[in-house]
Amino acid sequence: MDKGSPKAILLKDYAAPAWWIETVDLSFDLRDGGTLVTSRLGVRRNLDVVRAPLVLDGQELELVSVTVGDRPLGPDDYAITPDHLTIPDLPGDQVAIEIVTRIHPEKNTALEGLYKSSGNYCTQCEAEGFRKITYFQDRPDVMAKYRVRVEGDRAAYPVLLSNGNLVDQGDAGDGRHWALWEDPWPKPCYLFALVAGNLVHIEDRFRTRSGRDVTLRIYVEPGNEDKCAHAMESLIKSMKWDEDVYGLEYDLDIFNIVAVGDFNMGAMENKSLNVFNTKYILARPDTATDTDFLGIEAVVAHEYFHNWTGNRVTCRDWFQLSLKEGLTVFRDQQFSADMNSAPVKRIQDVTRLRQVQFAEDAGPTAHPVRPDSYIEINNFYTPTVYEKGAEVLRMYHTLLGAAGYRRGIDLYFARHDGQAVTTDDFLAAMRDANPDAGVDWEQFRRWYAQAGTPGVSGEGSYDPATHTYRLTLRQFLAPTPGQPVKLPMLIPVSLGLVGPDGKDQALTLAGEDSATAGTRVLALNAAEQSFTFTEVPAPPVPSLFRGFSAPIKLSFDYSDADLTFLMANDSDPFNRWEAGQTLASRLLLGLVADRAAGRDMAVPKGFIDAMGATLSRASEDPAFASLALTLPSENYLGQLMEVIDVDGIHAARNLVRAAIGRTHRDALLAAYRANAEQGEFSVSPDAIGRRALKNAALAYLLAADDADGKALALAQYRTATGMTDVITALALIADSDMPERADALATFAAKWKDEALVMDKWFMIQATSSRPDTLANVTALLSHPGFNIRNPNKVYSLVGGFTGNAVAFHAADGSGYEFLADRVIELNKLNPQVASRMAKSFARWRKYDGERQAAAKVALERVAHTPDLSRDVYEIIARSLE
Ligand code: 0A1
Ligand code: ZN
Repeated sequence: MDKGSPKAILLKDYAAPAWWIETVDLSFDLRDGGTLVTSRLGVRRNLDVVRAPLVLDGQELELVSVTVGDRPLGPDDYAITPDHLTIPDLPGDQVAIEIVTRIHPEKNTALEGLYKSSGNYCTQCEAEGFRKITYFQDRPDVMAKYRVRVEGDRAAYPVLLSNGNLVDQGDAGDGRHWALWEDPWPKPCYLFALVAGNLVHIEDRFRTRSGRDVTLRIYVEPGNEDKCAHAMESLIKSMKWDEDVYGLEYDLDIFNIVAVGDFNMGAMENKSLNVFNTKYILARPDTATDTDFLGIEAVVAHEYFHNWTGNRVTCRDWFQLSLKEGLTVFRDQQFSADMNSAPVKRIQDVTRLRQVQFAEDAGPTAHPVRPDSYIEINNFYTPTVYEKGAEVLRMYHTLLGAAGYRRGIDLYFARHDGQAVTTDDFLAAMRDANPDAGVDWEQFRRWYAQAGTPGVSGEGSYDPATHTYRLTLRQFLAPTPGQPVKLPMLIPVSLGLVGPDGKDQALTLAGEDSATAGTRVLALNAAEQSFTFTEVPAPPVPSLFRGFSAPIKLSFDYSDADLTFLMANDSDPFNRWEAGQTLASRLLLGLVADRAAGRDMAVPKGFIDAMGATLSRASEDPAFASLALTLPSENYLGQLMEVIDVDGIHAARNLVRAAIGRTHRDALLAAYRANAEQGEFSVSPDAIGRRALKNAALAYLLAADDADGKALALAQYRTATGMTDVITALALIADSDMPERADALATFAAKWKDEALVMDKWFMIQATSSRPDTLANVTALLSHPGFNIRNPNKVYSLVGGFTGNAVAFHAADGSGYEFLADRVIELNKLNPQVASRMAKSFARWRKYDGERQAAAKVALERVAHTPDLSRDVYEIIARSLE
């Protein structure tokens, strides 16, 4: 790592290309032992910039020939390096270039560019994979129209797909055939896709609101046709929703999805040919959990929504990634909220944001939503760019209201359809469409530029003589790597004032006419600010950041009684949940401190009673209750500590869980029975909610080591037909000392050994077990026949599951860190993207005690000194060690 460290790319260095590529004619001759790619480019000089050579990106390519116009070039006519092909003198302003290269998809383990998965060819070009297919200006601001001819063996690859419309096909002799595809919409090369394989499909249709009939197909490996229905339904719902809510309609006659088993990420929005990880397509009630079903709905929608937010309007450069990702995540969150329970969805999204994005923002890899430098762009497909980016979009929506937000979106498309633009362009459209909104846009822009999670603190005071309530709020943003000084942000505070009767009071600010009761949005835009409400009849408890109106960390001086009151009375369901979480965090951290000081940990009765009250109301909204009954995660609690006490958090949380399980045993058993499966399987929000509550109750019973609970878990494992129930029961059994443990794990593996996605769950529950033998089990599982280090899903389940297991991964002896270093070094050679994602688990090592820090440092340095470290891993490790 010392020699020739890779160079950072900077946003401030952006320059438009010297040449545009307007048309691309590609021809693929797919053959084992080498695929020939012929690329004919229609190139035009960019008259706005100074004359310069044509520099094409290319990696791991074997150049066969280059022809400019009619003239074949000799080796002296161009310059070639491991990363570029430069053609110094192009004749005229408009030139035709033909480049022939040979590539080896069959040897591609990085799963970037053209590669093979289960014998089928597929591509992944975002962000910079196209340069592994042919020489090209691999940057998103170069948009071209594509024609693609794919030729391959007919028996091995009966299906030949690319973007756009199939315009011709035929026999190529010698047992081979070909297909010609044409995409009428100009696109950046990262949206190019090709698939060739032995696949089957299911088909449906959608008629757009203007009357276009669209053929919808989902292609999978033979045998999986019966697991595609939910994905197809989700696609149709997405198409309809985007018309209804955003006024956006699909723009071609065909929309194809292909599911492949080897895929680094969740899915990819290639124009009209989305390629998916099987995890986000395949689902049958007996193979997929409720979380899987919801994940499929969300990811299918996400990729479909990209057709407008990403494809029709794309990013000028990769620093703008959140332009498409933040917006599209926000859109898929809105969609899922509309299809299911909005409060439940919001709680889940915020839980995830806190778990992964707040953690990122607090560590060495913190970066702004719009980063200003990177070494490897693949490292920036992060929770900050995606999930925090979505929060920024939500804040536009909160500040402008639904109608103002929609006006901004409409103007954005009116201005930029067909262009490659920036987050500043997006902000300008929102601003210009809402001239009277009274938003300080320069201040709002800081959400894109400043990294870190703002903290908001405050207090309130009530004056009974004047019936006024004065609320004071302060904001604070800590320095992050490369950003020592921060400026105040524009923070939307959605709030209510809850009166002693539990009802929202009027929200009249001093100097205003009397307002109505409910929720209103204030702008916190200074380091400290006070708001005085008049005509407040009785002392209120403020309900702040309703619906989590900004991605901040709140510390308000609530008493335990205030929180218990909000838990029971707040009209905002998110804040009812939030109050319970705040109370639980407070209590748990108190117990951790007791334990560290050598005091007994005593669980306060008040909290156990409050959980009992939640349980007694559970039947009103089982899904919400299951979330309200769930304690903050160990990971989240760790974020609240100066030095993370892994074992203390684990012990305190388990103690409280056991106390809840013991104290409310009868109510938990009753909740279990009342919500046990009835009738036909369904993934309706109601059915999912009831399963969630039932399984939460079961988990509490096992936490209390309850004999009836154990018997129920076994019975559920043996008799349940839906995967949610089966895997929840098995996870509880696998995490216990029950004598049936080994047998249960074995019967599951025997039954599902041929279902890769189900086996992923089996690896995951063992990797996340808090048993002391987990590392030994995980190490042994690396040699299990169902495990394969080349398959990203397997790595994410077993290695990723393990690194998320705080007690095991952060074992004081450093064994977990050593294990991870070994895996990162092994993966570095095979698949740098996956290696780097795993390496990110090291990032927060400085938050642990001295002994653990020392062990983590040894492991990090061992990775750092690995020969041939990829840029992906280098960037993460270097930042972690800074
Ligand atoms: N744009 C896709 C995610 C994606 C990103 C990179 C990939 O390879 C490095 C693959 C997929 C999405 O947001 O769904
Ligand atoms: Zn996306």
